[in-house]
Amino acid sequence: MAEQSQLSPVEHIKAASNYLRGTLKESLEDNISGSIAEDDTQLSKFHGIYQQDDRDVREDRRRQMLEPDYQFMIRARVPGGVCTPKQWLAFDEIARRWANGSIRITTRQAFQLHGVLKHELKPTIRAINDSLMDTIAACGDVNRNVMATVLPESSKLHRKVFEDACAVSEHLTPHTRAYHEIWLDDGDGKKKVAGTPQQEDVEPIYGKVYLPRKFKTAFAIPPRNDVDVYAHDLGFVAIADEKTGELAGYNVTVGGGMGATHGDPATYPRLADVLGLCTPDQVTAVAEGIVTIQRDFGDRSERKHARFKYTVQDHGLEWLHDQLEQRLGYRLEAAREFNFTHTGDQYGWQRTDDGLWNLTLFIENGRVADRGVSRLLSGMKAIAGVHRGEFRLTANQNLVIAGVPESERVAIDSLVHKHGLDHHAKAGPVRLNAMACVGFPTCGLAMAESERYLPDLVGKIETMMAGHGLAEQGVTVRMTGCPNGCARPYLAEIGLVGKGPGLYNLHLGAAWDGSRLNQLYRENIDESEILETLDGLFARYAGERQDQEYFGNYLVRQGLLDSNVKESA
Ligand code: SRM
Ligand code: SF4
Repeated sequence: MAEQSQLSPVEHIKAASNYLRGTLKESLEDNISGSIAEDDTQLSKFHGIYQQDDRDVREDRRRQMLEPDYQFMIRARVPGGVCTPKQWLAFDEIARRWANGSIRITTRQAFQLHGVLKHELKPTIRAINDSLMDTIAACGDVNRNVMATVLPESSKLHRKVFEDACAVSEHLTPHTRAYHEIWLDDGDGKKKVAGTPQQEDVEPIYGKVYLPRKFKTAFAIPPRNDVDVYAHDLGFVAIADEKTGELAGYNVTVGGGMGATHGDPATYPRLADVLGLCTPDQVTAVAEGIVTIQRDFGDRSERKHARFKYTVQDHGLEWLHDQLEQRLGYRLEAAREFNFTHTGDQYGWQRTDDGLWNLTLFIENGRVADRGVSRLLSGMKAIAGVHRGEFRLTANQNLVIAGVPESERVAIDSLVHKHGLDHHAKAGPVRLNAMACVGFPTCGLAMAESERYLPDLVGKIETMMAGHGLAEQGVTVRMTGCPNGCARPYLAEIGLVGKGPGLYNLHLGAAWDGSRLNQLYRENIDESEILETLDGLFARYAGERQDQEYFGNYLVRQGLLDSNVKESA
């Protein structure tokens, strides 16, 4: 463990924060600047709030000697991605009133709002709280939104796994009352009982300084790997009983992660390892055990080396087994066989085992807005006004309208058509499997365009593939504006990672089922070089692929990725 003097600056900020309070209250009361104090920008993350500025106008404002156009991104946790139509309507209203008129479905099944001004943070958080959702632990060095496979075809198994995901989410949520004090003006938090003295905060799992870094958990239900379970610090892969289809247990996966830094080989994306099997009733104890191991052994001196994937890589699986056994009092059983067939979502209507229907809609890059002829925000508002089931946000930024009775399908369909929400029926297979992170103009770390550019590039890739007779072939394309990996680009058959304005690293060859990382193939290339490179590879693929062979698998089988990375001239 790091000595006091070696701790990273963020560790000192956490330690001095009095359980995440810092000077956030004072920052909010300061009317001179649209920003908050620097240390508070670290602490606000734990409350689900990021300070940003509009990067499209940053340079102009700098020239005019104005402070950056400060605004805030708010992320709300949606465990398992499940929310009610009432909650959707609340977010719709919040997005129109205080944010930039759009709801962003994230790659972790959560909601994001962009463009909220400092003086409107409190009413926004209060409105989110009124909708029975919260933003605490949506970001920060804690366990984040817990993901779960949306599973539109089986409501029974989904319900059970979803409940376990919610239990883990609840168990790992920080206990500090700072959230209620700062945002809801509730001094004693929700647990107030008349006459009880002010209690000391206690964080039984995290302690005063929380985790060394963010921590992410996902539940997957084979054969779907829509949550990209191998990208997670901690994963639970549901094992169903062969005869009954009931949940028998979970294979526990550990040490996955995507983030890397260009040119720094000490940082890298890593696939999770399968550690062993636990029973459903052991899930929260196992989650707590793993989280406390990371709390105690994660690197608190170097934040780039602080994710759990490095703890696992440095200490090994046997050590982890022993550590977990010490904390649980039992050892995990041997993992069971399972098989993933795909990542991504399956679109359209699917009948579930309880006789209801689910409709999976394609939401390009998760952005729900009324822009030009596209009226997604209004369309979803209309559907939420009549739908009586639930919505499920997917890990691929899409949306499931779940639990529709047969008698109500026609009404939902007509609203979907009326508002142009039927992209899933019209878009090509590359677009339907593509994902981009937010990138410009809000993300402070973006080096290249992402969400605003990928739709255009996908059109060009689809045209090119059609020219090779590959119009019906699905390929996963994922783009991020920097190497942090928010759209999990290293698990895409074609991954594009921003390097600078208009320039990307091209990664190729991940597996369609999310079980193999791709490899860096070309560095720092622009659109024309991206298309030229892919054109050559698609030409070969069209001629040489085996029956139903995926693009990534083909590239690996042919050894086409083994050559050295070529840098652009
Ligand atoms: Fe992310 C930082 C957006 C999923 C790895 N991510 C950010 C920030 C907050 C930028 C910042 O720190 O200032 C981005 C805000 C952009 C904006 O304007 O909204 C941002 N990340 C997102 C979202 C919204 C992308 C999206 O298009 O949906 C996703 C929100 C998920 C959620 O609801 O919680 C999002 N981020 C991910 C994922 C995917 C996942 O978790 O499955 C990853 C890769 C997996 C992983 O964590 O290893 C990811 N984000 C990062 C990292 C790199 C972490 C690392 O280990 O190095 C950063 C930077 C950091 O933490 O320092 C980052
Ligand atoms: Fe921002 Fe980079 Fe994440 Fe994209 S991958 S949202 S550019 S941090």
